[in-house]
Amino acid sequence: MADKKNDRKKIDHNRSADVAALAVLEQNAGLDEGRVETAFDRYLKMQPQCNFGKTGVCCRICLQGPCRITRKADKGICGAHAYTIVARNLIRAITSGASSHGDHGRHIVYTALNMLEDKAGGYSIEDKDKLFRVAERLGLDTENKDERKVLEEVAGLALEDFIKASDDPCKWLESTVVEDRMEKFDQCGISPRGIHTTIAESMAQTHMGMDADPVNLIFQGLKMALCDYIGMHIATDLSDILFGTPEPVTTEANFGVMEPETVNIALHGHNPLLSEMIVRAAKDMKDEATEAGAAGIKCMGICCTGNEVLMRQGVPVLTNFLSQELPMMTGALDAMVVDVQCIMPGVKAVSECFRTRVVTTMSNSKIPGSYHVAFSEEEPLERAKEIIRLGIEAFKERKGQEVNIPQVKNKVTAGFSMEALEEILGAVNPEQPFKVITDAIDSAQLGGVVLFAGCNNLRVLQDHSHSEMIRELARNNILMVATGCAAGSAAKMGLMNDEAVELHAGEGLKSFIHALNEANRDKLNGNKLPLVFHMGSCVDNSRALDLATALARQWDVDMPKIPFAASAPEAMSEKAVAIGSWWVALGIPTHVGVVPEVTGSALVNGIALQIAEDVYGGYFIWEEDPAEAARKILDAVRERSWKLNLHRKLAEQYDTPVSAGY
Ligand code: BF8
Ligand code: SF4
Repeated sequence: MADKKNDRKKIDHNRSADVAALAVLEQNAGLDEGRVETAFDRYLKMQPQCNFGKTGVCCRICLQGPCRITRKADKGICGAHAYTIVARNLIRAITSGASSHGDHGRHIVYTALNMLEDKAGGYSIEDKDKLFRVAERLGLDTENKDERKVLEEVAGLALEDFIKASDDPCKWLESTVVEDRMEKFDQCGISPRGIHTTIAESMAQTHMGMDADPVNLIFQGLKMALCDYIGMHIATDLSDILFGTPEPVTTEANFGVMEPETVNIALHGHNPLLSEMIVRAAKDMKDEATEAGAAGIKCMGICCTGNEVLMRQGVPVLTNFLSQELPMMTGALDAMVVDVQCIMPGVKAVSECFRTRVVTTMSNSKIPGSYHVAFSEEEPLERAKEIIRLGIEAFKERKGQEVNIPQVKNKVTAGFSMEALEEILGAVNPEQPFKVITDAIDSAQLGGVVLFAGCNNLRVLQDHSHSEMIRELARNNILMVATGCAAGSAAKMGLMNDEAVELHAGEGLKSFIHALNEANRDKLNGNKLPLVFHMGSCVDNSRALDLATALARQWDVDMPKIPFAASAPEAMSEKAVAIGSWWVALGIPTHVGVVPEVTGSALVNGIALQIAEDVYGGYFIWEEDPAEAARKILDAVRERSWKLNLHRKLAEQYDTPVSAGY
């Protein structure tokens, strides 16, 4: 009995499948003195968590609350039913997620505009071709216009998608999704007027005494989710224009990327505006580091800022969301520079034990007691240098002292923007690159395509669901792409390189990837293709949607017909809720490995799991067990492959187009 208790305690304290994270946790647990508290401990202290919150039936929208739905009280004080409360809470989560991505995208648009007015030193148009491609996609006339003029017009349209007066469709939606989807959005009244407008609508619609109709509320939630998509697509496009479109690049991932003798700087958060500058500044400041006795400066990434600089600069991956506090506990991290989103305030307390300089940089995301170097668009490089100097100062203090870095790192090949994929596939079929994938699915060489996205969440074992599901889908010949912390997980766990293809891919997937390697032998910057293709940060889920759209266009069908699924095995943030919701509205089955806070209303839960499919073709799958989840995803894509094949054969036989609508 006692053993069982201890076992459970051990498992609970070590809620990770990442051996590097476990090594740090175990070492910490073994300390009699100086034990550091992390999220892994706080999760235990938080148990049991409140069931009203977990199922979404707690309402705190007005000051009469909180109202909780129980057997005794089946309505809130105002008479709101569980379905209203659950739906309102859900819509507010989507709104927060969309606001975060919108904020990120708008910040980059402002920087682009400031750059045009010479008020953003150090930034430039890095990818002119992408700028012109985006402009043409948006329907702008680019003839006889220079790049500055084109950028001004593109940025102008982006601002309109935030807040425009007309009810014309948002440009970033209309120009990136298949036509049938736009029709569907119009029919259902969920084509948004603009990101900011919709945020205001959603907050007003969920105010006390406003909308009580769960279906109406959920439609508004999906409209909000489409704004999340628009905001992130703007962020991706503008980031590529300012910092370059990713190309295949190989580096390493996990704690072993830290070196005892270098100034180790972690870049954490989401927005590439500062991190790109820090990477540049680090190259310039090698001498200062050498003078301090260091072998150099090493930048490395956490979360989505990490993904941004990995994709464009080949910066190594340090870790993903859940283990963000742990690199400091090796004693080898000199500075952690954070910008916005997914930064645990807990990093500050941990840093105090290890001299790490935690540096906040954004006016809307500070942590009491940490260093703050205000990001400046006018002098970003200067600020970046100021931050690196803090890291050098910390290095001087720890020089010569023992550090304890788990020697765990894995090779990762990343950098798969749509443009990079198009080129790789184009080596096989230059006329119709994406036909290489659709042909492979039609011939059953591949079973379908799955996106892994989203976070870590202490409610499940860190990285366990990601890796189990990736291995299972690989065995079943699923072509996989990944973003966000799901991509970070694959990178850390050694699933994002060519060796993983040999170890885990089924015969069809293996031969597919081998053929692409062969066709690209002299390209790929000397890299070989990985088992899972890293498409970037969470805002780059836009790239994954572009891939799905390219496949739908290639098959000439609407999205609900394509054998494509999305999965967030360890979803955590409100942004993940927004992303999952737009995948569903776009017609894609979407697995979530942590049951969201909607089960308190059978009606709302039923809409997510079933009714959504009748309307949009996409639907949610809640499944915490990774083996079961992989099976359900396989069933979903296989059913679609089978149907698509059948429809195609019938269309050929009767000489009609493959039915496009759902
Ligand atoms: O935007 S995957 S934990 S870091 S929310 Fe956050 Fe989730 Fe990571 Fe990136 Ni996305
Ligand atoms: Fe309670 Fe209604 Fe107020 Fe919500 S809005 S807290 S259910 S009275």
